[in-house]
Parts: sequence; C-alpha cells; structure tokens
Amino acid sequence: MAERLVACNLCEASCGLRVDVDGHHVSGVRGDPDDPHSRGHLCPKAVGLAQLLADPDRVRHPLIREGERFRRATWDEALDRAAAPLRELRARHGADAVAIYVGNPVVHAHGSALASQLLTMAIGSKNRFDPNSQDSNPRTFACMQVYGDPLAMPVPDLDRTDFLLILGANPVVSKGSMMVAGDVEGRLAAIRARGGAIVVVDPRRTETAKIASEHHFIRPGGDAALLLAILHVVFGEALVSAPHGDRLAELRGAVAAFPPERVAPAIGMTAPVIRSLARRLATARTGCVYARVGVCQNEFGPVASWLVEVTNVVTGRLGAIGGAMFPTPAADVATLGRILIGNRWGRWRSRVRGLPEYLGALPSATIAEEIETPGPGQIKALVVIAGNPVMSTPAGERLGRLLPRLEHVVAIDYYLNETTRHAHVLLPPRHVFETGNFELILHRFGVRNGARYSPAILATPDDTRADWEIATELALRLRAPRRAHHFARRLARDLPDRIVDTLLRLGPYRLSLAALRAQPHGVDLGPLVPGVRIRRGRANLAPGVFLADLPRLGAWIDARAAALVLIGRRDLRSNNSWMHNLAALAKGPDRATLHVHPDDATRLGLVDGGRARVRSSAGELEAPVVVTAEVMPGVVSFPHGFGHQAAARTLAIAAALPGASANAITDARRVEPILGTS
Ligand SMILES: Nc1nc2c(c(=O)[nH]1)N[C@H]1C(S)=C(S)[C@@H](COP(=O)(O)OP(=O)(O)OC[C@H]3O[C@@H](n4cnc5c(=O)[nH]c(N)nc54)[C@H](O)[C@@H]3O)O[C@H]1N2
Ligand SMILES: Nc1nc2c(c(=O)[nH]1)N[C@H]1C(S)=C(S)[C@@H](COP(=O)(O)OP(=O)(O)OC[C@H]3O[C@@H](n4cnc5c(=O)[nH]c(N)nc54)[C@H](O)[C@@H]3O)O[C@H]1N2
Ligand code: SF4
Ligand SMILES: [Mo]
Repeated sequence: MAERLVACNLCEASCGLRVDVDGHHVSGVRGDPDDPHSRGHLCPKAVGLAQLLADPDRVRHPLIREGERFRRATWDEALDRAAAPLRELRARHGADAVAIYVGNPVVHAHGSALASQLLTMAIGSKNRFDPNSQDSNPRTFACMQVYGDPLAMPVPDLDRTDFLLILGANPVVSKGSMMVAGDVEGRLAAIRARGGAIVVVDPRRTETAKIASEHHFIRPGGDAALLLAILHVVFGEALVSAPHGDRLAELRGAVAAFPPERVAPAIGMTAPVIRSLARRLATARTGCVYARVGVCQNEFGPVASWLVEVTNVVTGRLGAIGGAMFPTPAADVATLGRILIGNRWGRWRSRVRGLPEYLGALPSATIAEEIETPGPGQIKALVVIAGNPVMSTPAGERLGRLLPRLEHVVAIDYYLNETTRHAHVLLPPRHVFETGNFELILHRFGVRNGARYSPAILATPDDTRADWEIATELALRLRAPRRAHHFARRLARDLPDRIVDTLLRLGPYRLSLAALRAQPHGVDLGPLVPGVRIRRGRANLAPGVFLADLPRLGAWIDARAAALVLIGRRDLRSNNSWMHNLAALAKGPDRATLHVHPDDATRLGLVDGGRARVRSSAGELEAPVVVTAEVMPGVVSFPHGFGHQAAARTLAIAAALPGASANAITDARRVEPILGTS
C-alpha cells in the first residue's frame, strides 16, 4: 500500500487529499494538512470520489445500443458509430441539427474543459447548451458589462474582510462558488473571530446563516431591489467612494427611484434594516458583497448581479484589501476564453423563441422546444459530455420524453444516467485519479493565489479513455480526412498539459508544470494583490442593458406578488444530480423533502411528515413535508437532482432513493429577458 497526494475536483474547494492506494484499489482518504490551500479540510464527497472508482454501475468500456440493450464495443467501433450519423445528419440538415450539451464537471478538469471546447468547435452548431443558464450567466455577464470581461470577476478577500454581506450563497454546504476557498467554513469563522461581521440574506436560514453574525430573510428575486435601496442610502448619505467607476451620475439617477421604504415591503425586509446594512457596508474598515446562485436563478439575476458589482465599486471596495479583489492566477484562462469562445452576447438567437446566445451557448430552457419544433434547424442529434440535462434543466422531464425521438445521441459519461441512458453510443471517461488534473478555470476565483498540479495516481484497469482523448477522436472523425488523423492525433496528444505549461510559463509567477509536479501539496502564491486589473482600469457603473430592465423591476416591487415561491437547497452529501449512486453519499435520511414554513403549512393543511403535492405552471410532483421556520413564509424549498427512478436499470443505489426531480416542475417558458436564465 502506498500513500498518494491528489486533489479532489468535485467542487471549487479543491481539497488536497492523501489517498491510500493498493494496486487499483483505494482503501483510505484523508485531508492533506500540508496542502496550503485546503489545510487538511475535506468533506464526505471525497470518500464518494474514491468509491466512484469501484462503483459496479460505472461504465468501464464503450457501449453501443442494440434495441433496448447495450453491448460492449471496441473504442474504434464505438467512435465510428458515434461519429458517422453525426456527419450524415450534418450533411443532410446542416450543422445546427446536431446539438451539444456540456455539463458542469468539465469546469473542474483542464483536459475535460478543453475537450468540451474542441467538441463544440468540431460540431459547429448554434445549438450548444450548458448549465450556465441555470447558474452563473448573470454573474459573468455583469462582469463583462461592468469590467469588460466575463472572467474579470472580483472575489471576496475572505481572509482580510471585516464585513461580508452574503446574498444567495451557502458556502458552508456548497464550499464556495466562484470563490475558491479551501476550508471555507474555517475562513468564515475567522472573520467573526477577529471581530468582523457576516450578514447572510437568504430566504432560508441556511447552514451559513447559522454561523453568521446576522441573517435576514428576503423574498426570492428581491436582491436587485435590495441593492438598489442600499445604493439609494449610500448616495443619499454621501457614503460614495468610487475611484474606479465611470457613469456615476447615471447610476445615481437610476437608484433615486428606489428608496428603502418603497422596496422593503416587496422583499420582506424593513427599511431600517436596509439602511443599517447600507451604512455598515459602506463604513466598515473593509467590506464586501458576495453573491451567487440564489441571486442568479431568479427573474432579475442579471440586474442583481450588476448591482452586486456596482455596490462594491461605489463603496470603494473594488481591488481594495478586505474588499472585492482580483486574483492573479498562475495560468490565466481568460485569454484562452477570449480566443476560443469570444466574449460575446447575442451573436445568434434560438430558432423557436429567439433567446440570445451568450458565450457561445443558448439557454438550456430552449433545448426541448428545439427538438420538438419541426423545420429547418431542428435538433436531430445530441452529444452530451459530463451532463445530465434531464435532471438539471427546466422542463427536464419533458426533455427525457423527447430524447428517444432523436435520431442519434452520443454521451461521454461515467454513468447511464437519466439522460445518457438514451444514448446510442456511450463513451466512458477516466476517473480524475487516473488522468492528472490542473484546475485551470478555478484559479481565476481564488481568495488567495495558488496553484497545484494533481498527477494521475492510478493506472486504470478499465477500457476507458480520458475526456480529451475521446473528444480528439470524435473531432477527427467529424472534421478531418482519414489521412490526417495520424498526424493530428500526435499533435493533440498531451495538448492540454502543454497549454497549461505554456500559460504557467507566461504567467506572473513564471511557473511550469514541472515546477508544480515538484510541489505535490500545491503552492501558495500569497494573498490577493490590491489593484483593479481590468481593461481601461475603469468600471462601467451604468450599462444600458441593465438600466433598461429597471422599469420591469419597479413593476415587480410595486406588485408585491404573494404566490408561493420554490427555491432549491444543496446538500453536503450530494452533487447536483450525480454521486447519488455511491454508498457513502446515498446513506442517511431522505433529503428530497419540501421545507414549508409553519404559517404556510397551517394555511395549506400540511403536516410535518405528511406529503405535499407541488404544482407549478409546468408540472406536478409529490414530496414529504418538513414544517420548519427555517424557510420564510411564502417560500418552499426543495432540492434538485433527486428522483432517479427512471434510471433504475443503470443506477441501482440512486434509483432506490426516494425523491422526485425539481426540474419536473420548473417551467422552461419562465426565463428572465436579458439572457434567458431559468
Ligand atoms: N454539496 C454540494 N456542493 C455543491 C453543489 C452541490 O450540488 N452539492 N453544487 C455546486 C455547484 S454546480 C454550484 S453552482 C455551487 C453553488 O453554490 P452556492 O451558490 O453557494 O449554492 P446554494 O447552496 O445553491 O446557495 C444558493 C442560496 O441562495 C438562496 N436563494 C434562493 N433564491 C434566492 C434569492 O432570490 N435571493 C437570495 N438572496 N437567496 C436566494 C438559497 O436558499 C440558497 O441558500 O455549489 C457547488 N457545490
Ligand atoms: N432546479 C434546479 N436545477 C438546477 C440547479 C438548481 O439549483 N436547481 N442548479 C444548476 C447548476 S448550478 C448546475 S451546475 C447544473 C448541473 O447540471 P449538469 O452539469 O447537467 O449535471 P450534473 O448533475 O452535474 O451531472 C454531471 C454528469 O457528468 C458526469 N461526470 C462527472 N465527472 C465527469 C468527467 O470528468 N467526465 C465526464 N465525461 N463526465 C463526468 C456524471 O456522471 C454526471 O452524469 O444543474 C443546474 N440545475
Ligand atoms: S469540499 Fe468535498 S467535494 Fe469539495 S473539493 Fe473538498 S472534498 Fe471534494
Ligand atoms: Mo453550478
């Protein structure tokens, strides 16, 4: 048995692990106290990551569909069978007939991230989808508008801030999002230990709220309104300090219509609380607003995300110690992103509903209708890499019913999940312990600068291949003449590592992959450096696209809607729709429960431990009820990613778990108007 050092890549925390390896078998997983970033921290999912190696349901060789069944195939046969119909459909119906969905896990591995981009380019379709339209699009869009680049994203300087306002994020469970912080709970606890304050604003009293100094409920979707009211106070009380902001006067004019007294009743807060928040935020020695998924996944996500940036800028926190600071990554992915994807919005629109492209992708809310609606450009085939859109996109259940109608589906995934079970060809990737990894994208969001190369620690006994290799082989079959394959293959081999090596060498610390390999615990590159590293050095505080959406927000505020609103809930032993097939994470009480406030329970005749029927404009599900004052009145909470019964034949443990899919009742028609975020 030997101890190996490797990083977990399931979430942004990137915990350094010590793994006991016995041949192909992992017998133990511990946190690595010598990892300067994660400091020995880990969560139960690390054990799940090890169990993934041994999961009997994980696919270990290529599969080809024969009627209702799959049979084992060689890689050559499977790749040919994957590519030929894609070429044929493209020739017959045009490139847009082949759609591609790129799932969340590719963000966490440099080889997979580049693989997904290579496949996207090889397919060349306008119908490219990813989960960002349920996730981060409003955030990156706000950064693009305000700072000029979607990845020019300031992160909270957690280790030095005195006042942290957290909106719509639950880092104690999620471990941080677009905020890469090992041992995030320890870093948050340290804020209070040194006399600082954490204020959480969330419709649920979350695990993070419980370790904060203060928690306030907010009506879902209310953050944009709250921030306008905060800015109203900041301007009104002359607390502005915006050395890096342009168009301050327009911003001042825009917020004038949103005093706390107008906003408060609509968002379930009070004007004195809003005023106090504004004053403390603006006058704390150091301070920062941090917002994530809860602020994006609602009808005002883009405006709210813009106002988060603006609030940090006008309170003088941008690029300041303890404020919202720009990391200095060792290898910067932003340039690569500009070249490969282009920082654009609205280059094309979805065929049926006319929703805009953003960063090369259309909103996932349009997939089903693009499959369903006949005519030129209709989707006939789908390639899925590392995703499960049936579980993760709005109207996912409807998508599940449509997939069998497609002429061809190719999936690159460990599992035959609710989506990939409809594949005609399944191409299984390697486990991260078998491939080596550099967190290329995440270092853009580090609360401290650092870098780490995580080597392959196991030789695979399976007939699997790395995502990059699979993508290369598919791309060759889609685009290159046979005689060029041998040469192109050689050119592509190790290309992801070579790209990372080049970026490291060009980077500010003049590192290299070899230098990182020599530092197996990872290297700490110091605290964030003050300064505003954005184009022109100025922030545009008043982009027209957001100002134009304010009347809609004003109408929402004045309407004071009262309908029950559904929000999500993440769980420590769950990772979106997957990792539910692993004993270490599947055990324990049912998590797919509906949290209901006691007042609502009484009104609706619901009892703790009973069942509720939840109906939306899109569908219906049934869930066990937990009556709890931890959600605010008028709000119910239900997690996504559960309800695996449809995959009973291929996900034995997950399918035995109770639960229903939240995305059976999210309505694909209900998106915000700027980006089409669900
Ligand atoms: N254990 C675990 N960790 C994960 C994941 C997982 O599934 N499980 N998923 C990973 C992924 S893909 C992501 S993107 C990140 C997300 O990371 P976070 O953004 O930290 O994740 P959430 O826990 O969804 O936090 C969102 C919070 O917003 C609140 N909320 C909902 N609507 C509103 C609103 O309108 N306003 C406000 N202010 N709050 C609102 C919710 O109650 C919730 O507490 O987590 C990552 N980490
Ligand atoms: N209602 C509701 N819906 C949501 C959310 C919500 O809060 N509420 N959250 C949204 C968010 S933030 C996200 S990010 C999405 C996630 O949505 P998706 O990305 O569509 O789905 P995941 O559940 O992450 O599934 C990932 C799949 O990738 C496979 N996989 C894992 N690692 C690898 C790998 O290295 N290579 C390959 N090829 N495959 C791999 C897994 O087996 C799994 O099948 O869900 C979104 N959907
Ligand atoms: S917090 Fe858990 S899932 Fe995230 S990197 Fe650490 S061990 Fe992995
Ligand atoms: Mo996400």
